[in-house]
Amino acid sequence: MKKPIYVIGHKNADCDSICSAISYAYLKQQLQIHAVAGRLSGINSETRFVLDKFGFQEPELINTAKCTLKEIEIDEGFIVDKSLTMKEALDFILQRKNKGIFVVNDEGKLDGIVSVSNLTSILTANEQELVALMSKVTLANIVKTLNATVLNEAVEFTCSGQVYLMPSLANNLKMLPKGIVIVGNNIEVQRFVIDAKASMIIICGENWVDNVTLEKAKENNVCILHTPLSALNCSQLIYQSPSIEHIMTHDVIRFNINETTEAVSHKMAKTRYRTYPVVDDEHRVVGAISRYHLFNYEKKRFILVDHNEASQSVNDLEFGEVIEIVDHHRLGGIETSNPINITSKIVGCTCSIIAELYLLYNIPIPYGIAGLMLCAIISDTLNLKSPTTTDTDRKMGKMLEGIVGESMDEISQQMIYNSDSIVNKTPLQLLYDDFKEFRISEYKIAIGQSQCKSKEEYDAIKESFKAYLEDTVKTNHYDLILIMFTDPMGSGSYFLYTGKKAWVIDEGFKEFMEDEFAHTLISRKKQVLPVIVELLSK
Ligand SMILES: [Mn+2]
Repeated sequence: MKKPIYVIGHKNADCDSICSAISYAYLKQQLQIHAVAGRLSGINSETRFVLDKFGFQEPELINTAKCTLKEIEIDEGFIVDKSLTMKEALDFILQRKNKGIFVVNDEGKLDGIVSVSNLTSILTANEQELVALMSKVTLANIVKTLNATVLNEAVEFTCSGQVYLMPSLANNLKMLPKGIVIVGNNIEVQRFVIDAKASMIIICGENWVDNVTLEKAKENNVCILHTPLSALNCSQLIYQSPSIEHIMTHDVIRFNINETTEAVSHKMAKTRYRTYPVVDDEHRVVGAISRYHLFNYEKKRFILVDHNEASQSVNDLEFGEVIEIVDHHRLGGIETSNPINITSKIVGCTCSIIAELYLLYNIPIPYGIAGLMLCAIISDTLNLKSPTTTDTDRKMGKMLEGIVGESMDEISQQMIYNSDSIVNKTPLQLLYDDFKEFRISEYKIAIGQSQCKSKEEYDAIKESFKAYLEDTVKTNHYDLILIMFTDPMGSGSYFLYTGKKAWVIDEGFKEFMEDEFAHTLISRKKQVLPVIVELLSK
């Protein structure tokens, strides 16, 4: 199945980012595009209220644009039990044109790997190695490999590992005991071998053994097999009877299904096997990977909504592919390898653009989606009071109100009532409530925004939070952090800020300031950021 396209808002998502992701993914789905809404972080209480009110789950959390092995196509991992004979393993590999098979233990965990080279090692093995290997062989495995019939089964079969082909009567008797002896239908030779106390006689071709010989074999506990194979064929195949446990490689480089393709490429570059097992956290084999898979996988694709700057977007964005942007912010310099669609408009809310796109494509807007988009407009434009508000926002707001059947004023009151008081938030939550980072010239600055319903609330958090901001500036090397605590009714914002470039705020907004409250300043994007950009670029 083709991977979905993720529709994502910015980090530290506000209501618009989450609602835009969900409603734009829905629009794409109606246009037969496999899109899925994603989020990059937790969601704030206002957004939680909105999702609950209109019956939506929070979108899928996306931590990185890199792909894990789980997200790319890999091969099936062929797993076998270690009791398999070498012949069975070789047939298995050749039939599937496979490079290697993975051997698992009784619990299904990876025990080792068997490759063609493991299996063909017997071709170059010396006598001593072959004897050592054959001394571990079982009767059942020989029977299976030679397609043999047991004419006399010995009690507790064991052997020395020596294999003899068609010995003559002149053979030294000392060599035969405990050996496996391949013979023809010559009764004299058969009996001679039994007398010599071999472990096994394998009669090839025509089955000819008389009762006297069988009785003799029983008395001497010598196993007698008959195989339809020729003596020559038999002597070749018998070395493929031992179990693969005796020739498998135990020390295997394995990859976890949750590792990224980057990490795996890096490790693979240092080794040169053809195929590697992929395991889950319990070391159970879930697939097989080779270099081919790492050169040919499809990157994760993203549609960015409500942002367009890499610093605000998903981690490792350079490893993914941005295919579209729908936004209402300044352009912050994302580079793409292919042409992309960008819908960027000067409006108060991304959802106003998305609502227009529903009209453009003539896709009916369901009640829940209309609710999400309406709430996003209320949130981003402070119920149409923000100076960023445009006619488009007002028009789309009106249309969505009609579908939802509740007024913006009513919903706005509910949203304010249900958003957390800043007093109840930890400094970390407060900082990242709606936090955006910007690169302006060589400066790294950040502007956060939170709703603050009263001066009492602001006074309650001011001292401790200012200290927290000062720490953050130092540890994260910001030149300036400004947090705007904005009145949800739209009268202005308390400005709390610190950093080497704090003078920019002092100078840029002095005519609005009264007792740390910036009258009428409620839009980061339209009223605050441009002033900072201008002063820092001088
Ligand atoms: Mn927005």
